[in-house]
Amino acid sequence: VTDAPWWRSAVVYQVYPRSFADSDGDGIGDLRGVIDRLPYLAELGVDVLWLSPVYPSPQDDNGYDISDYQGIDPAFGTLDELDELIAALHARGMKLVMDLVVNHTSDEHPWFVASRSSADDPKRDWYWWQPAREGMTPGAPGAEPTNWASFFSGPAWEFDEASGEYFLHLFSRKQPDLNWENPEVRAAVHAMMRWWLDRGVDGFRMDVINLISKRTPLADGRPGPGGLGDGSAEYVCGPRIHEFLQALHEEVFAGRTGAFITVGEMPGVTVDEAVLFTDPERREVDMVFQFEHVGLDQGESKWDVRPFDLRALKASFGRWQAGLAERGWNSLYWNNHDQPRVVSRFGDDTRWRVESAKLLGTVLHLHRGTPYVYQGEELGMTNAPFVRAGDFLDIESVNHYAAAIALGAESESVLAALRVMSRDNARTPMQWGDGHAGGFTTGTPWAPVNPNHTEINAAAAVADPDSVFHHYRRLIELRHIEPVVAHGDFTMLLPDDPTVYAFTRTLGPRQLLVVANFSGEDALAEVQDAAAWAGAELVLGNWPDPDPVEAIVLRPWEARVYRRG
Ligand code: ISL
Repeated sequence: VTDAPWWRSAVVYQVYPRSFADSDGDGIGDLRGVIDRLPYLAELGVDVLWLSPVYPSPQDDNGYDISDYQGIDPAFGTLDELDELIAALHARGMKLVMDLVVNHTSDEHPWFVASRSSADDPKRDWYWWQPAREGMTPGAPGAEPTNWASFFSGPAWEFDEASGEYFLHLFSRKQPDLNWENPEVRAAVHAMMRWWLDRGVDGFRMDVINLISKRTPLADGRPGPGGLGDGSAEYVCGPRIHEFLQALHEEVFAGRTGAFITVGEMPGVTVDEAVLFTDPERREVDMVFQFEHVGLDQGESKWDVRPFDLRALKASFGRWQAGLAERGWNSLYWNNHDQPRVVSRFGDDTRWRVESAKLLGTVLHLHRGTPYVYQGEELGMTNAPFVRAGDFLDIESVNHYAAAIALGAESESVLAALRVMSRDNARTPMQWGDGHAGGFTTGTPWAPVNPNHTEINAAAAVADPDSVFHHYRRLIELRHIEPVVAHGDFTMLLPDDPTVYAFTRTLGPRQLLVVANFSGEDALAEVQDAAAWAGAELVLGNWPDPDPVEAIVLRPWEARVYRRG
């Protein structure tokens, strides 16, 4: 325990800067807004701030399309302000994690501008350029080099008239994929990362980092709707991914002293792969974001919305906890800027909003792994009341709506899925107060503020000792002071119970028992050796005056944490 890495007992807070706090009234959040709100984050008690991209960007995908890796977009501020943020965080004993988006750049990045300029430009090979499919007219429908669909609808290839070739973009056509096969690309990324570490940042959250190694030659994927295919088998955890990450670690971190943290965002990663990525001896990344639990209420695509089944969630988390018990490490998250709000998704965002938000926080934070809190989650912020197609702003939602309608889908059914799953739900402005624009801006916010800010806001939550905010604060504090939270073993209980989530954590004689009722009805937690817990101390709960531990009758959305030993 004493020589365990520091980030095992840390909690990370994600700021999506565009929607966090606007200091200058232009309706877009900015770095000054983040600096001004550090006392709030310090009160919550988080250790690390992960900042979604603030680099210069055409903002086609809200900054995940970067046109300069070593600057700050004027909409967010200046490099001086970023330095000021680093200093202010360090002065409080907190750390800064930057978002590293290097599977792709913006099409307006000078590297791509050069690459596109001619087929014999020295940077041509920095991206994936390919001729039309054999025997087909370049630019004709279906002539793309492979059948891959983009994550943001339509083909993953864009035809370039000037050179008669296509470039690859797994995301939007303004996000061309870098060719990591080219050693110059790898060296340029390493140099850029060193430049940020030299500036004082403490680590990186690596965007879709398990997609950087493509299997060559690029080949068609399994055929899917609209004549497009699923190319994921060709690029998810591709053949050179471990080699690339080991080299990156060696070139960027080796020989540096400092307390760093790296997390790889990895759609489609399996438990077995995650063990390899996070085994400290392999020197790749400290932890990964996996996607299994956020796919449980989705079918073939994220727009195919399925009912949420608690048993499936427990089975999934249980497998990840067991798989990373000996080697490697978990990241724990419900929310980020890509996911609908968890209280609307797995909780009850009406009658039991406060209770269920606290329950969800409790269950997540007491697993083994490093928890991530996404801005507003600590307030129990909910999904937004979007109605019409025009209410959706995110490129993924906008493109999906257009593509689905073009394929003959009925508008109302497409909208029903968007309301539940759209990333816009996570991106409405942070609710600071009950006044104009929820205190996010003095101007007109770039995205609508949820009308429930009159009730759900930081000012009210900080003032109320029973709020979701203070419950999160206590969870974070518990991790800091109670070693079993960070270091204990995990044992899942009652895997087949449809409403009760129960588990223990064990470190030597010290044990925690967590029981949580994922329903609006009373539920009996039939923990086998309940008697053995008689006299255990209740360290945290979300209902007043619970029963003695021998008969655990949980009230609606009740969660309890007992400690003994
Ligand atoms: O949001 C998703 C669900 O469809 C994912 O496909 C998402 O695009 C994927 O998790 C990758 O996310 C990351 O890279 C994207 C960016 O749009 C996301 O915001 C980012 O988190 C491309 O850079």
